[in-house]
Amino acid sequence: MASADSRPQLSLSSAPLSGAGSAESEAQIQALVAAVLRQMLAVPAQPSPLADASSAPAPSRSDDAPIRPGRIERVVAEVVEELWRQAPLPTGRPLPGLDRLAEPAMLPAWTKSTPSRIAVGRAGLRYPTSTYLHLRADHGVAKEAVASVASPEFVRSLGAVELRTKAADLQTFLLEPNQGRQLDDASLQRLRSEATRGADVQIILADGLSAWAAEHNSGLLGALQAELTAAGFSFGKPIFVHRARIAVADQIGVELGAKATVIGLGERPGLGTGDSLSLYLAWNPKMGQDNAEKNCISNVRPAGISVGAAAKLAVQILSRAKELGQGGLAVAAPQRTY
Ligand code: B12
Repeated sequence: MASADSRPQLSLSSAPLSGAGSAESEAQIQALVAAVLRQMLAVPAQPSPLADASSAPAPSRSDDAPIRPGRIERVVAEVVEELWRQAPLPTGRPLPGLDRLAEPAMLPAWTKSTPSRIAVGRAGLRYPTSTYLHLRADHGVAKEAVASVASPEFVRSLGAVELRTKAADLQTFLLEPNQGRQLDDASLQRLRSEATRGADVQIILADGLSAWAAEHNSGLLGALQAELTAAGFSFGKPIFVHRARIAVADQIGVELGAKATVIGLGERPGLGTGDSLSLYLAWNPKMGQDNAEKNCISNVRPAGISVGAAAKLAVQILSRAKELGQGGLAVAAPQRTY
């Protein structure tokens, strides 16, 4: 959405009026309206069959000139129609503009490369019906994903220590994120008695904002364990946390004295991405650790980054963090050679 500050500023001074009633003043009114509307619609100035502010004869100013409302309306209607032809949508948002593509041959590759709704065309001012219906369906998927719950079979299949946060129900989890950042008392006891202490990397899986995503990408655990083993990292017994936010990994990492944590959990679903998981990595975990000291691998799902590729990348990041003694920006920053 355009902010108030970025809205086009209207300037009425570019096409002042001269005497009313003449063909010249008619052209000048058209020029004025066109100039104003063009600014409102953010249409670049271009040659038009209608009189244009730049091509209008140099006007002589006459502030007393009467302008009848009916006439203005007719001129506005004509100008709007012309501008409508030039740039159909009266908003600041870019249009698909399929007829104006610089690289039309690339279009099939672009549309195939993303599930995002690009180059879908339009029906009048609206999406085509099929696009609108898909939007509604994808929105439904996103809502279902947020409300999904990890099944007991899935959690059992991980062989994980099963923990819960202080968020007692979904509403609390959604409305009070901090409750999802701390283990409840029973889980804290369980962590202390059942989990592995002092591993290089503690793997945590969780529902986050889509338990469905965690289940859908269940190959992640095995892929991570294989990559960690290959790189010589030890890892503890996996942990699964219900109603978890990312920062619960800090509490777990600190409690267990792990050198690093990797938490894989459902990310906030966009439209059509309810199955998308993120990995958040923390080297040297501490309570309240800033995101700048962590790393994130997002968009892990069949249509995005595969679990195998994500596991490889995660272990590369951890290896680099080990070398540097810190994660986050230090790892992500490109090597400067100047
Ligand atoms: C919500 C969100 C935010 C919110 C977080 C608010 C909140 N308290 O939840 C805000 C707007 C603050 C945000 C900020 C940033 N974000 Co953000 N964010 C997201 C988003 C849309 C969802 C994250 C999510 O679902 N997390 C899961 C839930 C369960 O986590 P949570 O515990 O509730 O909330 C934590 C995370 O959201 C985390 N987080 C959010 N963004 C980032 C980015 C990084 C690098 C890290 C380590 C953590 C992190 O911070 C929250 C508090 O602990 C993702 C895209 C996606 N769909 O995944 C991008 C995403 C994670 N963000 C991203 C980025 C780049 C950033 C910024 C660095 C942008 C910037 N240049 O400032 C900043 C980081 C600010 C900071 N130092 O904390 C990228 C990360 C890319 C990468 N691979 O590293 C993503 C993947 C978007 C993208 N596709 O580019 N973000």
